[in-house]
Amino acid sequence: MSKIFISCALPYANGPCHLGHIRSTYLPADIYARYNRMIGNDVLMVCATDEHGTPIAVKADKENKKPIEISKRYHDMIVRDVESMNISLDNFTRTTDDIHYEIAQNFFKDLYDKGLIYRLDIQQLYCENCNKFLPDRYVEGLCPACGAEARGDHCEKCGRALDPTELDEPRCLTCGNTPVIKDTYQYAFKLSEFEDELKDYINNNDNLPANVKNYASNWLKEGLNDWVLTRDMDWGIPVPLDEAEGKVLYVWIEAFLGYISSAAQWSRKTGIKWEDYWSDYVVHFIGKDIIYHHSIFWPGLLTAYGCKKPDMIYAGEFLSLEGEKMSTSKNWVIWIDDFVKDFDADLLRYYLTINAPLNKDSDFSWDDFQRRNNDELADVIGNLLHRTFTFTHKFFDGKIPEYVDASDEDVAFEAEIEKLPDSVGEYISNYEFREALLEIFKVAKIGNKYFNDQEPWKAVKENPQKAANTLYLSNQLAKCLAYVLKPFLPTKADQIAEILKLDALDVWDDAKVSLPSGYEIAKAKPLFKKIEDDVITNEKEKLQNNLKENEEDNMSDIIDIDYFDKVDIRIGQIKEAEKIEKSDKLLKLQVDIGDETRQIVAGLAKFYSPEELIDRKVAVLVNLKPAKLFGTLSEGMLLATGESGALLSPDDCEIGEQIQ
Ligand code: B3M
Ligand code: ZN
Repeated sequence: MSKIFISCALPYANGPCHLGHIRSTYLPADIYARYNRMIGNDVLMVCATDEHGTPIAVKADKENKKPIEISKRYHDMIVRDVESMNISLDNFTRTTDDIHYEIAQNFFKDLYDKGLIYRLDIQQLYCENCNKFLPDRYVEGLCPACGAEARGDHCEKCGRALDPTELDEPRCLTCGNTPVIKDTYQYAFKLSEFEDELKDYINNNDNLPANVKNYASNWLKEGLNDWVLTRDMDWGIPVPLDEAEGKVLYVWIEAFLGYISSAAQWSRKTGIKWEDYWSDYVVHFIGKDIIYHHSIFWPGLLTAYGCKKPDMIYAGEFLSLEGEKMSTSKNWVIWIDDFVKDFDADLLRYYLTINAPLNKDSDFSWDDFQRRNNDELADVIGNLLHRTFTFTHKFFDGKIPEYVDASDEDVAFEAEIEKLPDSVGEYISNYEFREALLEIFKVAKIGNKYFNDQEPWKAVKENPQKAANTLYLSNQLAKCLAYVLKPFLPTKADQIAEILKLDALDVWDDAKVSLPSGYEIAKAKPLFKKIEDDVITNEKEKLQNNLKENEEDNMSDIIDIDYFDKVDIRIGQIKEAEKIEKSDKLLKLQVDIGDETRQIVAGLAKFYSPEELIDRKVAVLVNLKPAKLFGTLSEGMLLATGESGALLSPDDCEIGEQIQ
């Protein structure tokens, strides 16, 4: 038995989970974890929400909230989403937890004391308008390598980790200003010292998958610079050095340590040492966009600390949606919470796994999702199970019949069933989850064909033993399917097990133990249903509507010229002004707008005395719907600035002139 340390990349706590999160990390990690537990390995699977850094700070700025309020909100949603997808994590924590602060600060101190982290005088981007340094995502610009729009820390297009000063045409995310370069100091990690060791780790390591090796070795060719590990920011884990006042750890160094702190928290709860798992076998499931960090920075840090590097880094490629790149900002996305309101989580688990291998890009389309569900899950797997269970009841009193005088077809089919657990297991062990599921599907198809060819509904009258053999073997396949489907479709597998009256499906090899003749099964229940066309049409419309609504939201600040043409602003002159009784804000004014005099109530009492206003020229919105304020009719509005109440004073204009 081995111990296996499994981690899923830490989601930023700045949004709930969507299909992409599930496809690239949680689902493959969960399939791998569930299978390994079933074959008797001792698994520790951990994750946490990544709560520091600019993604959360930027969101908090936008919403005028504290970062911790934002991260708590999304932490809770992420937990909900991960649970709803039945991801069997052993521990899920937060990088704002005390234990994480302690571990991250100790790690930094250790490397600092070893001389592997040093103070570095550097130049960084500074926004003179916002009066602050612009770390990471506080700045946007063009990637120096590929020219695409990039954030300060990372280019999504080419996957490279960036330093904001490298960006071409940088701009401050908050105010749009072009930042200046300013002297400051930070703390850097001597990553360059580990270049040879990392080259060896990547280039001479047959365990790592091709996409990880290719990316990493290309980057390594360019040589490694030291890595700046701190930032000037309020939100983050303080650098544990007295002289580093106001500096925090860069979110990436401590995010990696989230793997460790989540495991350490689990150890505190259970009394079991997480280190034993790490020393046996470590696998990180990540998205392709963070290969650089996991294949270079993290192994570098671990080597510096004196810790074993990961045995496996498994990187899921991108998932698009209806052929287009997924985008949360455009609302071109399917949120997990919405999905599970309409469909079983297992259907998504099936689709995302079978649709493409993890190391290839994949697309989610509603039509294809429906097709696979209807043609594969319902028509093949569901149909096979349902016919097996109902026929067992109809012709054999719900009991597994005798199996004797096997025909050639029986023997061939039996061999397929017997092979299935091992071949599926081998694929999963090799991280080939799609192939594993395809194998299951293939044998289910063989089972369906076998059932059709044997025609047990006819045979039961003409040759009852033939029908008995068919149902015997079909039930054996059903049982085998319950086990081998368990890592992929845990809920559906449990439902099959319930009909077959099996205990928990927790030992893989039990898939190979036959149900004895005479064993009684429970009543059949339909397990997989077809999805109707109108349901899919509805989902597609929802997606389009979300996109449109989002566009409208984004456009709502912008008006076209026709809209502006409707706004009638004219120059007027205040003729009379008096206080409105019981109101300390409002004044009642009579304003000459050229061809008539309007009564207007204005909130100016705090800024002007009535006398000051007499004869003043003002800009008046004249086609505003009349309203009563404190019982006084107001037919228009004076233009003034919001906070200081300063009236616009168009002294050079003629009364009655229209502003265009
Ligand atoms: N929080 C999420 C991402 O960039 C980032 C992962 C950290 S894993 C240590 O996808
Ligand atoms: Zn700025």
